[in-house]
Amino acid sequence: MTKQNASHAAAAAGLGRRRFINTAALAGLAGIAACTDKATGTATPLAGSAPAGGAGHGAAGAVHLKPGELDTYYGLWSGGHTGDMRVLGLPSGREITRIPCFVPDALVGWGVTNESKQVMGTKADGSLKYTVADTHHTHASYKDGNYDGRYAWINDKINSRIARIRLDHFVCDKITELPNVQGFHGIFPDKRDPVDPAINYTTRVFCGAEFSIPLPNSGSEDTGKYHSLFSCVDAESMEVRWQVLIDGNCDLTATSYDGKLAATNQYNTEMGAKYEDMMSSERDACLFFNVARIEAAVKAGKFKTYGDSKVPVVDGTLAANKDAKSALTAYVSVPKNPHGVNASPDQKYFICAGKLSPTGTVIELAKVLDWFDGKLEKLDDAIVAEVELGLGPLHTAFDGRGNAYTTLFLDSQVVKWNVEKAIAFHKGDKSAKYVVDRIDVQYQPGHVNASQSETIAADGKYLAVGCKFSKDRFLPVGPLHPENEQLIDISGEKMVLLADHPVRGEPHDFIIFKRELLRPKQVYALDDFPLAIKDPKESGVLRNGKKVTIKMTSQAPAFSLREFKLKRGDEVTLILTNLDKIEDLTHGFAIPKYNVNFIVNPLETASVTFVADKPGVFWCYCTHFCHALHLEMRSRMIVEA
Ligand code: K7E
Ligand code: CUA
Ligand code: CA
Repeated sequence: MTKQNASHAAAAAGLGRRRFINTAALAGLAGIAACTDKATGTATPLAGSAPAGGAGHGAAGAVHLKPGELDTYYGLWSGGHTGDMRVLGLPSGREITRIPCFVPDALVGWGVTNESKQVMGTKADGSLKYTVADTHHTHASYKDGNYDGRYAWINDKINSRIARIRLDHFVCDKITELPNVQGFHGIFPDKRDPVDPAINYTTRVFCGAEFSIPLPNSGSEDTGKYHSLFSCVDAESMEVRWQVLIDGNCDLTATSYDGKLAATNQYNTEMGAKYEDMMSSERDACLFFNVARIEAAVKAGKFKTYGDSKVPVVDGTLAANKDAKSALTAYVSVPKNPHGVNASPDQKYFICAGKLSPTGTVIELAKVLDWFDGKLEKLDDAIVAEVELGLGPLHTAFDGRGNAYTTLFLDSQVVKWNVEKAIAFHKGDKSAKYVVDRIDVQYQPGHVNASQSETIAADGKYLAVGCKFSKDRFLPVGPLHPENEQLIDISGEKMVLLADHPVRGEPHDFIIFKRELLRPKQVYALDDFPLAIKDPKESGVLRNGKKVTIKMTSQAPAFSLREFKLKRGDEVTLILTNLDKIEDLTHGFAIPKYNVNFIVNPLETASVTFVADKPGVFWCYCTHFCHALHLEMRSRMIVEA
C-alpha cells in the first residue's frame, strides 16, 4: 500500500470506529462489560499482548504508600471545566490540592476577595468578567532544559486566557486574555533564549489559537477571511509580546531546547467551517516559528495591529514566507488532522501524532533550522520518519531512553515505540522493529505523560494516561462518570498497569515533576501584601462618608475586632491579616447573608468589598478549623437600619 492509501484506509477505519464509539457507546461498552471476569471483578483486555492489570507484579506495591509516606513526584493536572489546576502526588494518585485560576472557588474565596478578583478580571461594576472556563494544558517554566519550579501556566480555551501559577505559593498571580483570537488551546513555555546564551531559562510562553475568526471580528460569514494567530506571552510581565498571522489553525504547541523553534500542529489547513471540510485533505501541517526572526521583524516595525489591541502582529502566512532565508514560518506537511506535537528529551525531534492517520511523524529540528538557513532545499525532508502506530494517535510522552509512548484513542491503547528504530525503518530497514510494546487502557486515552517527560531529565519511571471513559472502573455515581487516570510503570521493557484513579472531568493534560524540583513556601511574608495590618493595634473602623474601611487581624482563637458597627448603605472594604505565623494555621472569615467567605493563610492579607445593604446583627465566623475554640472565633457585624 502506498503511504497515502494507508492513511486513507486508516482514516476511514478510524472514523468508522469513532462513529461506533459516539452513537453506539452504550452498546459498544456493554460489550466490554460482558468480558468482565465475574470471579475477580476485573475487566479482561479486549485485545493486545499486555495484561490489563498489574496483579502479581512487584511494581504494583509502589503506588500503595504507607500512612505518612510521601509521594516522590508532583503531578500538575489541568482541572478542565472547574478552571483550576490540581496538584496530585504520584505514584499514589492522591489529589493534594487545587489551585483556583479562572473560576471562583469557595474554599479559598477565589473570586470573592478583591485580590483574587483583580487577578481574574472584573467588569465596570466590580463583578467577575467570566465565571466559566475550560482548561486543557499545563506546563511549567524551565532552566537548563529542566523544570525550575518558578511558574506553571494553564490555558482557558473558552475565553482565550492564560493563567500563571507561582509555584512558590501554589497560587495563580496573573491572568492574561489574548487579543484577536478564539479557542486558545496549546501552550508551551520556551526553554531558553534563541539569541542570548546567558538566558538559559523560560522567558516566553507560546499560545496557539484553534478557531479562526474575522479580524476584526465583524461577524462576517466569509470564512476565506478568517484567521488564526500564534501568540507569544512574556513569562514575567504576562503581556502579549507579539502574534503571528498564519494560514490554517493552531492546536497543540511544542518548543525546542535551544529556544530557536516553536511549533503548532494544524488540523484545519483547509480552513473549513464544517468537520467534513476540516478533514478533506490527506495532509495538514506542523507549523514552525523562527522565534529570533519574528522578534527581529517586530523590532524592525514589520507588523500590523488589529482593533484596540496594541500587540504587534507579523505576517506568517504561506505566501509571505516562501523564501526560506527570510521566512518567519515553515509549514511541514504531516498527515491528516494531526493532534499532539511533542519534543523528545534528546532535544532532536518533534513528534506529531496523526489522529485521523495511524501514523507518527518524526521531524528533525536540525533539518528545519537547515531549511531556514537555506541549507535544506525541500522542507519536507525534515521528516525523518512517518510510521504506523495504530488507530487514533493523539499525544506522545518519552522515557529518556529513546522510546516514545503514544496514546491511540481508537484502539484504547498506549503504544511504546523506539524513535531511532522508526527512523531506520522509514529509511528502508524493514527489519527495524520499532514497536516495542502495547498496553490496553480503559478506555480511549487522550493525553499521556511520563515523569519528567519533556525535559532533558526524562527518567522513564511512570507514565500517566488520561482516559476519557471509565465505565466499570469505579462505583457508579449516576450518569456522569469520572475520567480514569491510569498509572503505568515504564521502567522495564514491558509496560505494567499499576493503578486507576478517578478524576473529576476533564483534565486533558498534566505534567509530572520530581518532588525535589519544587520547594513551596509554607508561610507568607507580611510584606508580600501592601494592605497588611502588621499590629492588632491598627485594627478599627475608618469612616470617610459612606466609605468604610475595617481593619482586622486574626490570631487563634480571636479576631482583633470582637464587633464592628456599620450604617445601612455603607460601602465597606474589610481587610484581614492573619498574624498567626505557624505553618498550616489558616483562618476563614464568613459573613452570613452577605455572600462572603474567604480564608487567610499564615501571615496572609486579604480584603473584600461589599455594600452593607441589610440591617441586622451578623455573626462573622471563622470557617477554617484552627483551634479548640474555633467555633467561638467570631466577630459581630452590627448594621444599623
Ligand atoms: Cu488532546 Cu485539548 Cu490536549 Cu484534550 S487536547 S486530550
Ligand atoms: Cu480561626 Cu477557625
Ligand atoms: Ca485537515
